[in-house]
Amino acid sequence: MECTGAQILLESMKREGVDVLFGYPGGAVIDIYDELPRHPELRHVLVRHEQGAVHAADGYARASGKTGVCLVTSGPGATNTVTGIATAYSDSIPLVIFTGQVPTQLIGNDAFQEVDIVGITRPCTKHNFLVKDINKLALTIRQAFYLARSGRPGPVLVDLPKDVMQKRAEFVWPEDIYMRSYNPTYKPNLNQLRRSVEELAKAERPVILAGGGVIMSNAAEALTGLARKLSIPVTCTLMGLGGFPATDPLWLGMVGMHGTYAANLAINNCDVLMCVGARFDDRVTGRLAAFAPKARIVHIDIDPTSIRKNVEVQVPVVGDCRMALEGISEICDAKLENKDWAGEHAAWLAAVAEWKSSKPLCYQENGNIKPQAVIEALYDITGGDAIIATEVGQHQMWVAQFYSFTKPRTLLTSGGLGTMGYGFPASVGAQFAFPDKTVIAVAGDGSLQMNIQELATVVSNKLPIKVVILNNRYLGMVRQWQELFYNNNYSSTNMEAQPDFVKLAEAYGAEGYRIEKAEDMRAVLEQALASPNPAFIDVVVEREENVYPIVPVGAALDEMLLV
Ligand SMILES: Cc1ncc(C[n+]2csc(CCOP(=O)(O)OP(=O)(O)O)c2C)c(N)n1
Ligand SMILES: [Mg+2]
Repeated sequence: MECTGAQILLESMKREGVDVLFGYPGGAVIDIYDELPRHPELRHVLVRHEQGAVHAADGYARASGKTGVCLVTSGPGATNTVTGIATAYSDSIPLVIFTGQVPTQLIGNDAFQEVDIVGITRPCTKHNFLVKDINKLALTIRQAFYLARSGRPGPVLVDLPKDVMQKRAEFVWPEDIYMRSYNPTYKPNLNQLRRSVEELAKAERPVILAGGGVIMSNAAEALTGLARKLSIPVTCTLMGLGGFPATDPLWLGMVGMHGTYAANLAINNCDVLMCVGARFDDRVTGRLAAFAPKARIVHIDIDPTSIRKNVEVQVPVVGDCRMALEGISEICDAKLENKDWAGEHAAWLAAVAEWKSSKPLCYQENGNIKPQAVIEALYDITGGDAIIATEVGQHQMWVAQFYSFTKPRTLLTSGGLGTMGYGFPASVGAQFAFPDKTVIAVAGDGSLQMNIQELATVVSNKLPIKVVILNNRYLGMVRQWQELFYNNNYSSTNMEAQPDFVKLAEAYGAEGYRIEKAEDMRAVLEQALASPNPAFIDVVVEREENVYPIVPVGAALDEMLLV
């Protein structure tokens, strides 16, 4: 069957199971857009900015576990995707980004809307392709999807010259996929699993540290089962939240710069640390030389380059987190059936319980609306059964601390890159993945304004997304750092000149609510969340509240500042 390049592209997407793509048209992709209505199985969502398209695809991927897809034009359309691509790359999110390109004979000519997007995105994609030959189009798309979702997932960009979309060729779908020199290891080495069990069995003060890899590999259940069986306390990185139920007695809270007292002390005092799908980022470790000083470390990761990158480990395990955890669990069942794990860890668990109860997360009530109390109310009202997307800043950390995540894929947040403007468009992708779920974007007044135009996407698609703005009229996290660690000259973080978010919501055709009094907070939140319509809920919170605990840059985890 002879098809145009545009037809081959869209047919290939269907073979890959794509049901929704987020995009924005332009000259270089007109052939694709003109063909798109003939493929009703592919739902196209018109965003209002290409950055929004990538974050929406990313939110769709994080919430669903599937690969997110977007389609944009050449030149500025392509460059507008870069922040979204780098965001997904930092957090290992599977995306395929299709960019239009000028016709092949014009490449290198400084043609209208020409940029070298393959060059620009080389360092922030898992891989990228420029398709010059229509006969390689289907294979390239197959490889792009395979690369995006396999091994350590990541964004893959496919650049599509306009003439390649117009040419005709036979459509041949490559069923089998094989890429020389790309063979991710899923099944962990049995010896390494046995060594891991030996370390755990000898441990008197073990801790499990779980990261985003647990979410990505659908290992939450395996992790929870193993931790309970072995009576080992668990902490998570920001990316790992939801990988272990925050309601479990073994839960320590989040680790790191804004981690709990209990989690950070447990890391500091443990004798065996089993790290699962986390990469020892500086926000997690604090001063590297002082990280987990008493521990022997087991590190499970699908990406061999992330092992021993930052910290020395005694037992490296390369493989899929879920398979590794299940393997460890099986060895424990076979070899250590009668071991009294809970009894042997009793003293350690008592020490941990004492840290938890002596210095829990807290904040001082004073009659104003405390941002932490808003997050607690959201948890209470939703019963934890919602998808929460966040922007970046103090509000993000309060979500991480005060919303007790119990299920994987319920927190969508930019961990690695820390991208303001991520959360609201990410919530759009999540709502497309789960039309019936409650999706809430918790935003800062600064971050929301970075992709606020996506409210048009939300309203035009009748998505019932609720945006809860923790409005402190500051770039709060920067203000906090200037207050605590610099010279207090934070006038440039003042965001008092801001739009009326209620009127703005209404101007777009959404609902707007404002909460100014602590006594109204709960009732108005309930009312707004019960609405079937999209809404901004502008919550006027305590202006100069700080996030605690905080581990200053360069300090060890046990040198945190408390409230
Ligand atoms: C795109 C981008 N620009 C700048 C920053 C640096 N930054 C981190 S947090 C923050 C303040 C965010 O303010 P807001 O969204 O109001 O959240 P708050 O901290 O007040 O809760 C800034 C400017 C960033 N993370 N991302
Ligand atoms: Mg703010």
